[in-house]
Parts: sequence; C-alpha cells; structure tokens
Amino acid sequence: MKLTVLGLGYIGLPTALTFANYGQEVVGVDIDETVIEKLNAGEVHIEEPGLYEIYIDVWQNKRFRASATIEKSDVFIIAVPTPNKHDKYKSCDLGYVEKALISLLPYLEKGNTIIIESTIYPGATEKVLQPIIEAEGYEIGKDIYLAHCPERVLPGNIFRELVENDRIIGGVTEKCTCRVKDIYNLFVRGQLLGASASSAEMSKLMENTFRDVNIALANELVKISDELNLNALEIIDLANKHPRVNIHSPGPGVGGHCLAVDPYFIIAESPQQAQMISKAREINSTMPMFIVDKVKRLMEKSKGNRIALMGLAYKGNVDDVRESPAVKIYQELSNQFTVNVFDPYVKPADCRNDLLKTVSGADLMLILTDHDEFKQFTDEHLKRMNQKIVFDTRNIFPDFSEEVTYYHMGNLPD
Ligand code: SAJ
Repeated sequence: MKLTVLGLGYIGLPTALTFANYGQEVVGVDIDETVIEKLNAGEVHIEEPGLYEIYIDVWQNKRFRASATIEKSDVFIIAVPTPNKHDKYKSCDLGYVEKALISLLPYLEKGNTIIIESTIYPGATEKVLQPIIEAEGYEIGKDIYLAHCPERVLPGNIFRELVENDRIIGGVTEKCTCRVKDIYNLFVRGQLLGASASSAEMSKLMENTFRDVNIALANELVKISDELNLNALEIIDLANKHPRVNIHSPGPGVGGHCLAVDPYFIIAESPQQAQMISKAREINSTMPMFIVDKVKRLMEKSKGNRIALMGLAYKGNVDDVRESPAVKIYQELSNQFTVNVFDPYVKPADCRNDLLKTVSGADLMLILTDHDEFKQFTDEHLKRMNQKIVFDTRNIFPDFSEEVTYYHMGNLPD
C-alpha cells in the first residue's frame, strides 16, 4: 500500500515512519522546504525518543521518502496544524487542513482513502471537508473513503502509544470506517473503535478538555491551600489515596499545542454552555502570572537579582515550547531581573546550556519544566549559587541539603 502523509510535524512524521516501519511505502510531504531538506540529508527536525533510529532505518530501506510534492497514493493522511483563530472564542482554524486537502485533489483517484488526523471541531469533516471532495464529482463511501481519526499519542512516548493505544475511527459512512480500520490495523494493537466523524471529532476535544479541567482544579486547590496555609501537594497525595480520586499535578500552567488549544474549539461551538471549560482555561492560562508574582515577591524579600531558570519546554523531556508557560514566565521575569536559562532540549540563542554556569551567582533557582536532567541536581550546583533559594513548580527537586530555602506548589513564597 502506498500512503502520502501531509504534514511532517510531531504527529505526521512519527505516523508516516510507523507505517513505513510496518512495511508500507510512504511519502512524507511538507510545505516547509527546510524540513524536506533536513530529512533528505538524513537528519530529523523533531526530538522524540526512537524517532531518529526509525527514520534512518526506513529512509535507508527506501520505505519512506520526504518530498515537497504530493504523489498518487492509495491513502492520504492529513496531519497539519489547527491553531486557534484570533476571534472572540479562539475557534478552530481549519485553513491548513483545507489547503492540504485541496492540494491533494489533483492526485486523487477513485478507491483512495483520505484520513484527517488533525484535531478539528465537531462537524468539520462532514460540513467543510466532505463538500470539497464532492465538488470534484466523487461520492464519499463509494468513490472515496473519508474519516476523521484523531491521534491520541503523548509526546515523549509517541511510538509506543501509536501502536498500543485504542483508536477512534470516525468514518463518514460505515464503509469508510471499515476501510480505515483495515489501514490502522496494519500496526495498531489497541482497539479500533468505529464512530461517526463528528463523534470522533468531539471525543478528541473531550479527552484534552478533561485533562485541562482537571489540571485547573489542581491549580485552584494550590491557590486555596496557599491562602489557608496548607500544603496542597501533601494533601493531594493524601486525597489520591482514595480509590476513585485522581487529582492531577499542579504546575506553572498548561502548555503544548493540545490542551492549551483544543478546549477553545468546544467553547467556540457552544459558548453559553461551556462554563467550566472556559473557567478552566482561564485558571490555567493565568498560572504563569501567578508564578511571576510569587517570584517577584521572593526576589524583593531576598534583595536578589539573578535567576537561574530551569526549563523552557512545555513539559519534561520534550523540546517543544509551543504555548509553554515557562516561556511566558521567562519573558516577564527578564524584563526586571537577570535571567539565565538552562534547557537541555531547547536551545535558544540566549540559552547557555551549561548547568553550572547557569546557577553560578544565582539568587534563585526557578524550576519550570520537569526534565529528567533536573532531578540530578547536587550540592555542587547549590554551592555555586549566591543565595540558596529554590522555587520548584514541578515538585521534582531531589533531596536537598538543610541550608536550602525550598519553595514548591505546596509551600509557596509569601
Ligand atoms: N500538566 C500539568 N499537570 C498535570 C499534567 C500535565 O500541569 O497533571 C501540564 C504539562 O506540564 C503540560 C500540559 O499540562 O504543560 C500538557 O501536557 P500533557 O502531558 O498532559 O499533554 P500533551 O499536551 O503533551 O498531550 C496531550 C495528551 N492528551 C491527554 O492526555 C488527554 C495526548 O494524549 C494527546 O495526543 C495530545 O494532548 C494531543 O495531541 O492532543
């Protein structure tokens, strides 16, 4: 089977490589020429465990090719971004998906399958994308098979989850669902769950909204506990000993291109009803400023000026800074303080990427991302600091010596 994957980002590239790894002929297409050039030079532009090794294997075996042009294929998979629009409710911008779909139409033939993996709002497949294909004279379910199959993988663990997770197959007709199930059956070991296209679209949004709302709850409990002089982290641990309670981890905010984006797609479709979802978004998106205020007060009290900021990525062990709360916090704090950044995954121009140098002379170590590397701090690092004050928003700091003043989400600075 020959597949063309449109969009070689965090989802498209691993998906393309997985199909190739399971013996299919795959062409990966992207509008960004630098991505194509890099791949054709044997390099990858994304950091994800296992990605480079799989890429080299399927590229050398000629099962995967990166190309700037689309080719005739049995299956087309669209995995391009769907950002928020700049409108009142930050609704879903289908622009890239529509463009990708229109760009493949000249190569489309009867019997082909089109799969939309990009996250889209309920009804988008049937109301917007289906008519584009039908306008070419094709009948969906007879000439062309169309389905929305949202990806569900966790960055950092993509290759395992692509294979093991259950997957929703939202065909526009029963036949579309059957056809697309056969395609994912090539490598998915989880269940393939048939649904309507709009149920598949909504399910994806519900999944990410569930997580966003739960994180907002944890963050709100931190603020309340702070006011009541209680240690939220200890209490969350206690509450989670209940067999049916699973309070999420509080932190400096919610980032990434999923949880910080997708709930707005629901809000935009039903603004009057989406009360809790809107509030959760508000709580999570104001967390960075909550942390900034705490840091400012801490610096005022300690009369310090140098901050060693640990982590810019939106979460641990990834290189993605999209919507990262750490970036917002960095921008705010660097207006007022000398901020040195260390992130072993993200390498901005002003990032020293030398841990010892970053902490040297610092008055505060501010941990914003839970990279594994940050769990390895030793007394050696602390000794280099001017004032041994640590504010760990991710609850990852290892055992520390007595002399450290240690703040965390259960013990916030006053
Ligand atoms: N976070 C917390 N507290 C927590 C969990 C996460 O503050 O208890 C923060 C993280 O630090 C990060 C953000 O939330 O800033 C999102 O991280 P995440 O690991 O929860 O999720 P993503 O965005 O990496 O991936 C999510 C996943 N969705 C769910 O777990 C429901 C993934 O399965 C989806 O495929 C992905 O979104 C997507 O592409 O939609």
